[in-house]
Amino acid sequence: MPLVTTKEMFKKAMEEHYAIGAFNVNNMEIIQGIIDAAKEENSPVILQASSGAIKYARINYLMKMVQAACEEAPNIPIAIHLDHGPDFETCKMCIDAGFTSVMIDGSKYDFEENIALTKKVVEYAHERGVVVEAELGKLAGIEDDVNVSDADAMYTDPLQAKEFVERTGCDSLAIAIGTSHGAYKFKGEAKLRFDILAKVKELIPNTPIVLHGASTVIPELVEMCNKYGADIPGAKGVPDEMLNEASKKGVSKINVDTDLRLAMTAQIRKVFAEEPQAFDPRKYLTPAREEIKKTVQHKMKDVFLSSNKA
Ligand code: TD4
Ligand code: CA
Ligand code: ZN
Repeated sequence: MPLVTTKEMFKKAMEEHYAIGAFNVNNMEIIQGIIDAAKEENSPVILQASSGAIKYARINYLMKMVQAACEEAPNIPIAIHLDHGPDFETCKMCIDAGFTSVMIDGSKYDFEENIALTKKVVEYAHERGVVVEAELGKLAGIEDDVNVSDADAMYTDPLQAKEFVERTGCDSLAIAIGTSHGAYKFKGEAKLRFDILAKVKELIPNTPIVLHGASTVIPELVEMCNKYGADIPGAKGVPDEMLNEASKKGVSKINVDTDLRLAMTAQIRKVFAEEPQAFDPRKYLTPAREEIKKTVQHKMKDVFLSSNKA
């Protein structure tokens, strides 16, 4: 089927209490691994690219690969989404290029500026049948060259979230409840503010909620990377049980990038370490693509519960 927006996807996910995985992509093997998983699980899926990923892959290549994915998976709803759109111009570029969904990340601005910027993107997007994700609250960590320290991170205020959605007309909202981007999310125990999520869902029950920084930082993959020469000590993410709880309690979109990076790197490192004589890229990209597929399938089936919801 042609690319879809996330509107119908999220509606069904909210009614049936599961979440849809949004996986960051920047090359062919990652896209293929994710789509192979979605086909096998018969799950809807969101492919997303940050502005950095778009610069890397080049927008024309990216869109052609995503269109190929749709043709290869005719029964799977696939959306293509801009992740962390930094400004109006980047959102416009993606909308004009055929993206079905964009995020405008105004979380670095104050409340009123965030509202004004989001409204401007919503207006342009809605006129063209594209949906908009916005963000309120600040996640710790790094995203698109913006580095937010733990101290500056800020949980989303549920009352502000309600006002924000009403005034901007955004289609979905990313909230900060304790997750962060990257491989180092928690120093001690993992902790998410499910009380904030519950309050947000109570106040804006029909707005799909998005969880960023939601990789598990899968321990087996970190160990495998380290075993074959990586130096990623003390990495920690959001445990599967918490993501599963979030999926059942009204989070509709769960963003995953770090776990895919780890999956790909672990398998490539393994080949490099075990077969130093190998230099055909297919030799290491084939197991890398397979590990992406396996990782995504696990999330769809066991954690987000989106299998057989296509
Ligand atoms: O939005 N994301 C992915 C952000 C990646 C942006 O990185 P580049 O600018 O380098 O492309 C997430 O919320 C995923 O979070 P995760 O827990 O996987 O790190
Ligand atoms: Ca942000
Ligand atoms: Zn994010």
